[in-house]
Amino acid sequence: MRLAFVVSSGLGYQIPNLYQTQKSFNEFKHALECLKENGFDGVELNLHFSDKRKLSKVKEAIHQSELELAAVGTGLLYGHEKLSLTNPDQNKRTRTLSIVKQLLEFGSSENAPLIIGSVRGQVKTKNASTHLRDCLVECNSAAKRYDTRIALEAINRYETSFLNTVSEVSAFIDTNKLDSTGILMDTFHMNIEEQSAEETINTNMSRLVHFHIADSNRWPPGYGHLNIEGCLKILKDLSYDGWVSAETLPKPTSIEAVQTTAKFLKRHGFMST
Ligand SMILES: [Mn+2]
Repeated sequence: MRLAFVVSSGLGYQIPNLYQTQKSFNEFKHALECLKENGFDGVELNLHFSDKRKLSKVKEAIHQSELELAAVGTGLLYGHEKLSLTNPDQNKRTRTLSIVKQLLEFGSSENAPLIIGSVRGQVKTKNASTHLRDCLVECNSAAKRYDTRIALEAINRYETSFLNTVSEVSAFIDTNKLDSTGILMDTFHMNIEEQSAEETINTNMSRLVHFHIADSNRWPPGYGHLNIEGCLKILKDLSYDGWVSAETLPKPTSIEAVQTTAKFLKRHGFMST
Protein backbone atom coordinates (compact mmCIF):
# COMPACT_ATOMS: atom_id res chain seq x y z
CA MET A 1 0.00 0.00 0.00
CA ARG A 2 1.09 3.54 -0.64
CA LEU A 3 0.48 6.37 1.80
CA ALA A 4 -0.90 9.81 1.09
CA PHE A 5 -2.34 12.81 2.89
CA VAL A 6 -5.10 15.13 1.72
CA VAL A 7 -4.25 18.78 1.03
CA SER A 8 -7.28 21.00 0.46
CA SER A 9 -9.11 24.12 1.58
CA GLY A 10 -11.23 21.89 3.83
CA LEU A 11 -10.14 18.50 5.14
CA GLY A 12 -6.53 17.36 5.48
CA TYR A 13 -3.71 19.88 5.43
CA GLN A 14 -5.87 22.95 5.23
CA ILE A 15 -4.98 25.93 3.06
CA PRO A 16 -7.56 28.71 2.92
CA ASN A 17 -8.47 29.88 -0.61
CA LEU A 18 -6.31 27.16 -2.10
CA TYR A 19 -5.61 27.70 -5.85
CA GLN A 20 -7.25 31.15 -5.70
CA THR A 21 -4.16 33.22 -4.91
CA GLN A 22 -0.41 33.08 -5.48
CA LYS A 23 0.03 33.05 -1.70
CA SER A 24 -2.04 29.89 -1.46
CA PHE A 25 0.10 28.26 -4.17
CA ASN A 26 3.20 29.03 -2.09
CA GLU A 27 1.55 27.49 0.95
CA PHE A 28 0.60 24.51 -1.22
CA LYS A 29 4.29 23.93 -2.01
CA HIS A 30 5.13 24.10 1.71
CA ALA A 31 2.40 21.56 2.43
CA LEU A 32 3.83 19.17 -0.17
CA GLU A 33 7.31 19.56 1.37
CA CYS A 34 5.82 18.81 4.79
CA LEU A 35 4.23 15.59 3.49
CA LYS A 36 7.45 14.50 1.83
CA GLU A 37 9.53 15.24 4.96
CA ASN A 38 7.16 13.19 7.08
CA GLY A 39 7.47 10.12 4.86
CA PHE A 40 4.33 10.21 2.71
CA ASP A 41 4.51 8.91 -0.87
CA GLY A 42 1.69 10.95 -2.27
CA VAL A 43 -0.85 13.72 -1.97
CA GLU A 44 -4.58 13.61 -2.53
CA LEU A 45 -6.15 16.79 -3.87
CA ASN A 46 -9.64 18.16 -3.96
CA LEU A 47 -10.15 20.14 -7.16
CA HIS A 48 -13.17 22.17 -8.21
CA PHE A 49 -11.98 23.72 -11.48
CA SER A 50 -10.83 22.55 -14.89
CA ASP A 51 -8.73 25.57 -15.89
CA LYS A 52 -5.83 24.00 -17.81
CA ARG A 53 -3.24 26.58 -16.74
CA LYS A 54 -4.09 26.17 -13.08
CA LEU A 55 -4.09 22.39 -13.38
CA SER A 56 -0.65 22.39 -14.96
CA LYS A 57 0.64 24.60 -12.10
CA VAL A 58 -0.75 22.04 -9.66
CA LYS A 59 0.92 19.21 -11.56
CA GLU A 60 4.24 21.04 -11.71
CA ALA A 61 4.23 21.60 -7.94
CA ILE A 62 3.57 17.89 -7.33
CA HIS A 63 6.39 16.85 -9.66
CA GLN A 64 8.77 19.28 -7.95
CA SER A 65 7.90 17.81 -4.57
CA GLU A 66 8.60 14.28 -5.84
CA LEU A 67 5.30 13.14 -4.40
CA GLU A 68 2.77 11.24 -6.49
CA LEU A 69 -0.83 12.26 -7.03
CA ALA A 70 -2.81 9.66 -5.08
CA ALA A 71 -6.34 10.67 -6.09
CA VAL A 72 -8.43 13.62 -7.24
CA GLY A 73 -11.39 14.49 -5.04
CA THR A 74 -14.37 16.43 -6.37
CA GLY A 75 -16.34 17.24 -3.19
CA LEU A 76 -15.56 20.96 -3.31
CA LEU A 77 -17.56 21.28 -6.53
CA TYR A 78 -20.56 20.72 -4.31
CA GLY A 79 -19.13 22.31 -1.15
CA HIS A 80 -17.93 25.53 -2.84
CA GLU A 81 -19.82 25.85 -6.08
CA LYS A 82 -23.06 24.04 -5.21
CA LEU A 83 -22.55 21.98 -8.35
CA SER A 84 -23.65 18.36 -8.25
CA LEU A 85 -24.43 15.44 -10.53
CA THR A 86 -28.05 15.53 -9.34
CA ASN A 87 -28.72 19.26 -9.58
CA PRO A 88 -32.28 19.69 -10.91
CA ASP A 89 -30.99 22.39 -13.30
CA GLN A 90 -29.75 20.58 -16.40
CA ASN A 91 -27.20 23.30 -17.25
CA LYS A 92 -25.60 23.00 -13.83
CA ARG A 93 -25.58 19.22 -14.10
CA THR A 94 -23.94 19.37 -17.50
CA ARG A 95 -21.34 21.82 -16.18
CA THR A 96 -20.59 19.56 -13.21
CA LEU A 97 -20.23 16.54 -15.46
CA SER A 98 -17.93 18.43 -17.81
CA ILE A 99 -15.59 19.52 -14.97
CA VAL A 100 -15.67 16.03 -13.45
CA LYS A 101 -14.68 14.49 -16.80
CA GLN A 102 -11.83 16.97 -17.24
CA LEU A 103 -10.60 16.16 -13.74
CA LEU A 104 -10.85 12.48 -14.61
CA GLU A 105 -8.53 13.11 -17.55
CA PHE A 106 -6.19 15.20 -15.36
CA GLY A 107 -6.00 12.39 -12.78
CA SER A 108 -5.45 9.76 -15.46
CA SER A 109 -2.37 11.62 -16.72
CA GLU A 110 -0.89 11.01 -13.23
CA ASN A 111 -2.34 7.54 -12.75
CA ALA A 112 -4.69 8.81 -10.05
CA PRO A 113 -8.29 7.67 -9.65
CA LEU A 114 -11.13 10.18 -9.50
CA ILE A 115 -13.26 10.27 -6.35
CA ILE A 116 -17.02 10.64 -6.55
CA GLY A 117 -18.23 11.46 -3.06
CA SER A 118 -20.38 14.38 -2.06
CA VAL A 119 -20.43 15.74 -5.64
CA ARG A 120 -23.38 13.42 -6.15
CA GLY A 121 -25.43 15.90 -4.08
CA GLN A 122 -28.60 15.01 -2.23
CA VAL A 123 -30.45 12.18 -3.92
CA LYS A 124 -33.96 12.44 -2.56
CA THR A 125 -36.17 12.13 -5.63
CA LYS A 126 -36.51 9.54 -8.36
CA ASN A 127 -35.32 12.15 -10.88
CA ALA A 128 -32.18 12.74 -8.84
CA SER A 129 -31.33 9.05 -8.76
CA THR A 130 -31.88 8.81 -12.53
CA HIS A 131 -29.58 11.82 -13.07
CA LEU A 132 -26.94 10.28 -10.84
CA ARG A 133 -27.10 6.95 -12.65
CA ASP A 134 -26.86 8.63 -16.07
CA CYS A 135 -23.91 10.79 -14.98
CA LEU A 136 -22.03 7.90 -13.41
CA VAL A 137 -22.57 5.71 -16.48
CA GLU A 138 -21.06 8.52 -18.56
CA CYS A 139 -18.17 9.03 -16.09
CA ASN A 140 -17.52 5.29 -16.15
CA SER A 141 -17.24 5.31 -19.98
CA ALA A 142 -14.87 8.29 -19.79
CA ALA A 143 -12.77 6.48 -17.16
CA LYS A 144 -12.54 3.50 -19.47
CA ARG A 145 -11.42 5.73 -22.35
CA TYR A 146 -8.74 7.36 -20.20
CA ASP A 147 -7.74 3.98 -18.78
CA THR A 148 -8.34 5.12 -15.22
CA ARG A 149 -10.69 4.31 -12.33
CA ILE A 150 -13.49 6.01 -10.47
CA ALA A 151 -13.60 5.57 -6.70
CA LEU A 152 -17.23 5.81 -5.59
CA GLU A 153 -17.30 6.66 -1.89
CA ALA A 154 -19.69 5.29 0.71
CA ILE A 155 -20.59 8.38 2.77
CA ASN A 156 -22.46 8.38 6.06
CA ARG A 157 -26.18 9.24 6.28
CA TYR A 158 -25.60 12.62 7.95
CA GLU A 159 -23.72 13.94 4.93
CA THR A 160 -25.59 12.42 2.03
CA SER A 161 -28.82 10.54 1.48
CA PHE A 162 -27.74 7.88 -1.01
CA LEU A 163 -25.04 5.17 -1.13
CA ASN A 164 -24.24 5.28 2.58
CA THR A 165 -22.91 1.75 3.03
CA VAL A 166 -20.20 -0.08 1.15
CA SER A 167 -22.62 -2.83 0.11
CA GLU A 168 -24.98 -0.19 -1.36
CA VAL A 169 -22.10 1.20 -3.43
CA SER A 170 -21.16 -2.31 -4.51
CA ALA A 171 -24.75 -3.11 -5.57
CA PHE A 172 -24.99 0.19 -7.46
CA ILE A 173 -21.81 -0.66 -9.39
CA ASP A 174 -23.20 -4.12 -10.23
CA THR A 175 -26.66 -2.97 -11.26
CA ASN A 176 -25.29 -0.31 -13.60
CA LYS A 177 -22.39 -2.44 -14.87
CA LEU A 178 -19.82 0.24 -13.99
CA ASP A 179 -16.72 -1.75 -14.92
CA SER A 180 -14.24 1.12 -14.46
CA THR A 181 -15.69 2.12 -11.11
CA GLY A 182 -14.72 0.73 -7.72
CA ILE A 183 -15.27 1.51 -4.06
CA LEU A 184 -13.75 4.10 -1.79
CA MET A 185 -13.91 2.97 1.84
CA ASP A 186 -13.40 5.52 4.59
CA THR A 187 -12.89 4.49 8.22
CA PHE A 188 -14.81 7.54 9.49
CA HIS A 189 -17.91 6.74 7.40
CA MET A 190 -17.67 2.97 7.99
CA ASN A 191 -17.65 3.60 11.75
CA ILE A 192 -21.13 5.12 11.39
CA GLU A 193 -22.63 2.83 8.75
CA GLU A 194 -21.04 -0.63 8.96
CA GLN A 195 -21.46 -3.39 11.51
CA SER A 196 -17.75 -4.11 11.20
CA ALA A 197 -15.21 -2.16 9.16
CA GLU A 198 -12.89 -5.18 9.14
CA GLU A 199 -15.53 -7.54 7.70
CA THR A 200 -16.58 -4.91 5.17
CA ILE A 201 -13.00 -4.64 3.90
CA ASN A 202 -12.65 -8.42 3.71
CA THR A 203 -15.93 -8.86 1.82
CA ASN A 204 -15.43 -6.04 -0.69
CA MET A 205 -11.70 -6.16 -1.22
CA SER A 206 -11.88 -7.03 -4.94
CA ARG A 207 -13.76 -3.76 -5.57
CA LEU A 208 -11.52 -1.51 -3.48
CA VAL A 209 -9.96 1.35 -5.46
CA HIS A 210 -9.05 3.84 -2.73
CA PHE A 211 -9.02 4.01 1.09
CA HIS A 212 -9.41 6.96 3.48
CA ILE A 213 -8.37 6.96 7.11
CA ALA A 214 -9.54 9.28 9.88
CA ASP A 215 -10.43 8.49 13.47
CA SER A 216 -13.97 8.34 14.95
CA ASN A 217 -14.03 12.13 15.44
CA ARG A 218 -12.31 12.71 12.09
CA TRP A 219 -9.16 13.74 13.89
CA PRO A 220 -5.85 12.04 12.94
CA PRO A 221 -5.47 8.34 13.88
CA GLY A 222 -5.01 7.90 17.61
CA TYR A 223 -7.19 10.82 18.69
CA GLY A 224 -10.39 8.78 18.58
CA HIS A 225 -11.41 5.19 19.25
CA LEU A 226 -11.25 3.39 15.88
CA ASN A 227 -9.06 0.39 15.24
CA ILE A 228 -7.39 1.92 12.19
CA GLU A 229 -4.29 -0.23 12.57
CA GLY A 230 -6.54 -3.31 12.39
CA CYS A 231 -8.05 -2.11 9.10
CA LEU A 232 -4.62 -1.35 7.65
CA LYS A 233 -3.35 -4.76 8.69
CA ILE A 234 -6.15 -6.42 6.72
CA LEU A 235 -5.31 -4.30 3.68
CA LYS A 236 -1.66 -5.27 4.02
CA ASP A 237 -2.46 -8.97 4.52
CA LEU A 238 -4.68 -8.92 1.42
CA SER A 239 -1.84 -7.26 -0.56
CA TYR A 240 -3.81 -4.09 -1.30
CA ASP A 241 -1.62 -2.14 -3.69
CA GLY A 242 -3.66 1.08 -3.92
CA TRP A 243 -3.48 4.24 -1.83
CA VAL A 244 -4.35 4.79 1.79
CA SER A 245 -4.97 8.47 2.21
CA ALA A 246 -5.39 10.34 5.49
CA GLU A 247 -8.42 12.61 5.23
CA THR A 248 -8.52 14.11 8.70
CA LEU A 249 -9.57 17.41 10.16
CA PRO A 250 -6.61 19.79 10.35
CA LYS A 251 -6.43 19.17 14.11
CA PRO A 252 -4.74 20.17 16.36
CA THR A 253 -3.10 22.00 13.42
CA SER A 254 -2.49 20.95 9.81
CA ILE A 255 1.20 20.29 10.42
CA GLU A 256 0.52 18.34 13.62
CA ALA A 257 -2.12 16.29 11.78
CA VAL A 258 0.52 15.27 9.20
CA GLN A 259 3.12 14.55 11.89
CA THR A 260 0.75 12.59 14.13
CA THR A 261 -0.53 10.50 11.23
CA ALA A 262 3.02 9.74 10.08
CA LYS A 263 4.04 8.76 13.63
CA PHE A 264 1.01 6.49 13.91
CA LEU A 265 1.81 4.79 10.58
CA LYS A 266 5.46 4.34 11.58
CA ARG A 267 4.59 3.03 15.06
CA HIS A 268 2.39 0.34 13.53
CA GLY A 269 4.89 -0.57 10.82
CA PHE A 270 2.99 0.76 7.80
CA MET A 271 5.46 3.54 7.01
CA SER A 272 9.19 3.03 6.93
CA THR A 273 11.12 4.99 9.55
MN1 LIG B 1 -13.53 10.20 2.63
